[in-house]
Amino acid sequence: MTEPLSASRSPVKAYVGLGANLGDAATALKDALAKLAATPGVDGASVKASSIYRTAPIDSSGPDYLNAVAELSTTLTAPALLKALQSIENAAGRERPYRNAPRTLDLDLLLYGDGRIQAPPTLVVPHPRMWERAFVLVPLHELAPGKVSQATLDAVAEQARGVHRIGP
Ligand code: A4P
Ligand code: MG
Repeated sequence: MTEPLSASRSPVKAYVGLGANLGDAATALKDALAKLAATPGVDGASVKASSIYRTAPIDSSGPDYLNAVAELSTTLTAPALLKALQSIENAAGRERPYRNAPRTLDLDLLLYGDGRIQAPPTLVVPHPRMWERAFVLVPLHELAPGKVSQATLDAVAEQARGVHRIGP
């Protein structure tokens, strides 16, 4: 028997990357964190966020981004969690005129426990570009130092010069 999308047996610790560079980005990130905590299947009390960072756009255009990373515990499967992230993005007015376009809110599933998921283009976990992006690695390292090796951080040292912690 196949399991329903929303059910998984035991809670899994997942990491979500948050980014925005259009509109009131700080409010968008804070609202997204509140919505994540209120998502059925996510343990609201488990949600922890890194500081917010101002970051120079990488492979993208427009104003600087605000980025952060959140940790949460969830009984949702990875596809169901991705769906929940996309509905939070859509509620924030996310439009997708082209790849890497400036955005009101981007929520990426970075890590799902120790899961390795290869279902391109819909879902690939760990997020395929996260290991080369300081705007992900610096906040992830703040929140969960064990998830990012020093060598991985050193590899993005140049990019990390454009990543500035701006607040809690
Ligand atoms: N998808 C596959 N795997 C995943 C996953 N693990 N998490 C699919 C989330 N989505 C995943 O995403 C496109 C498709 O990827 C979705 O249909 C989903 O099923 P999208 O969010 O619609 O489009 P996107 O944001 O343009 O793509 P993506 O992959 O999120 O872009 P990137 O590579 O993450 O880059 N610079 C700074 N400073 N800060 C940023 O936040 N962000 C990007 C986006 C570029 N430059 C940036 C930043
Ligand atoms: Mg995305």
